[in-house]
Amino acid sequence: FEIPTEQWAQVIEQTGVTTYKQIPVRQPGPDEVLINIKYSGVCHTDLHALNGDWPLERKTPVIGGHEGAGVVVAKGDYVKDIEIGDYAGIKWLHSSCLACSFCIQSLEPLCDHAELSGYTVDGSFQQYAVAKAAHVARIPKECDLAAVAPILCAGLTVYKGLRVSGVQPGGTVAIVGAGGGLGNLAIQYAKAMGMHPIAIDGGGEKGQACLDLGATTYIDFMSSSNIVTDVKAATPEGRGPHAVLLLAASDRPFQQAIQYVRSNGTIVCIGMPAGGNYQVPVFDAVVRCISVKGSYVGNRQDTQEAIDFFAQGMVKAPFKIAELKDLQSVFDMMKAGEIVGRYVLKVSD
Ligand code: 8ID
Ligand code: ZN
Ligand code: ZN
Repeated sequence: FEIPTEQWAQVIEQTGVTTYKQIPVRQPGPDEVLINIKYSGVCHTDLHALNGDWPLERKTPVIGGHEGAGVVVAKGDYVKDIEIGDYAGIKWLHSSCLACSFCIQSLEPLCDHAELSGYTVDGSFQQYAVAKAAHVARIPKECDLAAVAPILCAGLTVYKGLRVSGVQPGGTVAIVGAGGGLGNLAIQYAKAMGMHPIAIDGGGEKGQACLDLGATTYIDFMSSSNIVTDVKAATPEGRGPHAVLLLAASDRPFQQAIQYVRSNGTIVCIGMPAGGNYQVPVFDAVVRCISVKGSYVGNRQDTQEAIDFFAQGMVKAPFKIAELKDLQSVFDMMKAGEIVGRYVLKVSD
């Protein structure tokens, strides 16, 4: 097997435009691996990156993508625990310093020197991606690379979000944006973790998908006349869910979540809408003992646990496959809110 010198990639050269073109293949440094990307999921974060939605500087030009699953084809001299031919995954956290007080406590997403795949470094919308060996996901050989790709961001993020929600087995969690990429997987992880998921999203097709995945109830935000009443009615004693996972790329549902979350419950903010703002009524937060927290991807251990649930067959969400060259049309569908679950790009044969 010979590594080519040229490859196909999707490159953001200016905000809002991604260009399918040939570029050189890079060689890995001493602590890096070169991964032949077979499949890469398309996360809404890639769309935020394309559009420059966030107050966070992005490199330009940049190759997007951070749900890349593939095969290791080259490695640097320092890399001892990954072999050529192993399956490996590119996730949002490309690297961190591994030495600061956050990294030492395995809070590496909080590292000041974290590099982000598809944002501050080139990501997985290319056939050969360089990655830091310390941070690549280890993917067991029995995994289907197309199906495991969305676990590398969507799966990992919702698994971690459910963990920090504090919901116990038997508890109820409302999943806002349940019909999207993160949401479909959140339903499955919630079930696998013994929680009862209530799905909230818009439209009949997303509703059917959520119920098929095991949601106890589907509430359609586009047709419900009172989401707060509907969510509460779907919970024991009408007291509301123990936690809410906010996965929508919109901040509108936050105000409702504050009203329907169960007293002593937790709102976990994960979706990052452009310019999003949340208003917390202090009185409610105090007398109803409501916690509001953010959750940002996960660490390397969370990654392996999320993959482990998948490898054991405990989480399974449908996905559609498109060609790498068709990324723009996937973004167009995403912008229109038309995607049920995830699109995964076929990057290499
Ligand atoms: O680490 C993190 N915090 C992290 C990791 C990965 C992704 C955060 N994210 C962020 C993304 O950047 C994005 O802002 O999570 C958000 C969701 O990502 P996604 O699941 O990849 O997006 P999607 O597939 O487009 O799904 C979003 C769903 O939200 C629904 C849409 O209909 C769609 O199905 N939605 C919207 I927009 N408004 C809604 C509302 N008012 C809503 N659902 C219910 N109520
Ligand atoms: Zn993502
Ligand atoms: Zn650090």
